[in-house]
Amino acid sequence: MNQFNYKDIFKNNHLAISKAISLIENNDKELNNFYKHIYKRSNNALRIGITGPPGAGKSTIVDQLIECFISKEKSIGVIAVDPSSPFSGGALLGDRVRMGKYTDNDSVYIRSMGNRGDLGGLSKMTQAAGDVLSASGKDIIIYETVGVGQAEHDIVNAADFTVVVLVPESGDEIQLMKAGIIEIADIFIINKSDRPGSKRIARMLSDTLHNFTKKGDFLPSVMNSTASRGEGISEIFEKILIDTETLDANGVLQKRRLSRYKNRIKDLISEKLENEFWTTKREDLFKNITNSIDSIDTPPNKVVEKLISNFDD
Ligand SMILES: Nc1nc2c(ncn2[C@@H]2O[C@H](COP(=O)(O)OP(=O)(O)OP(=O)(O)O)[C@@H](O)[C@H]2O)c(=O)[nH]1
Ligand SMILES: [Mg+2]
Repeated sequence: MNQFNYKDIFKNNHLAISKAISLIENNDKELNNFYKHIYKRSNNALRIGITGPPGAGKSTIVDQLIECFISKEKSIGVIAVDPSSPFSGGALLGDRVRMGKYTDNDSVYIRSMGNRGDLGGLSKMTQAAGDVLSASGKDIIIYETVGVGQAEHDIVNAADFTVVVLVPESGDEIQLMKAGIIEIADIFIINKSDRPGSKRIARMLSDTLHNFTKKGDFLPSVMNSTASRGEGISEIFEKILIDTETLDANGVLQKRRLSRYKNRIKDLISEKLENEFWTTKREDLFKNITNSIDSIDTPPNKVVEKLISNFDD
């Protein structure tokens, strides 16, 4: 790590990018030396989040979108996030294949990131990794993540624009996720449209979106694809370009970036305060009070007061 120089990131040196992301994953002290330089360039790239249930076809779609972006002479960084798999040191099995495909291509960088236990930490890491890719000059950053719950919200935190991939069988999921998922997507893709029911579910989703979207707000579109045959991809690509341009012109992307910046600051404050709060003395008192269920007679809020007040410096 000694030879690491953040200026190599600005030169789009993929080895330096990988090193920087490893430092992020390890929360290495050296981060402080270069992150301030990197951060200045962190808003140069457009960040697109792609999420959806396992096996919906996200990677198949992303692979083809990469080709579409290359054809427009755009450079791309992909961060494949698997919240359910442990921290992997860089590569999840399925992505090794794709990585090989672009080894000699300076315009495409692909990296996998796993989970170390807490989703908040993962969200923080993926955002910082996006900052590095942006600083390397990548035009587009794609976050691909498996998820049907909290993970989507973490992706939204990291992305400017969000694509949710569903399949014709996702009807029940849509019912379940209505409130949550509908708020986060800018485009819905019903992939595997070679299977029955895809038109019906697309209609159902469109109707729901019409009902949920406030007048004057951006109305997400619903598109069909059969990614394994490349069908529907160029339409999706064009739509992503048009919608991101519209949201950029309307100032929506800027608002999202600003709120992301604010959230990151607030998260760091919570993290810092909490770390400072849990001194050994407080840990010990906490352990004593919560030693066994039989001995518990104090309401939680009283314990909190005790922990806070007893140790004020
Ligand atoms: N029938 C059909 N199969 C598809 C289609 N698109 C992708 N597949 C297949 O579905 C399987 C899963 O595709 P992936 O692209 O790996 O899906 P994913 O959402 O990235 O999967 P995870 O990352 O594991 O959640 C693969 O075998 C694809 O070939 C499609 O439009 N129709
Ligand atoms: Mg995948």
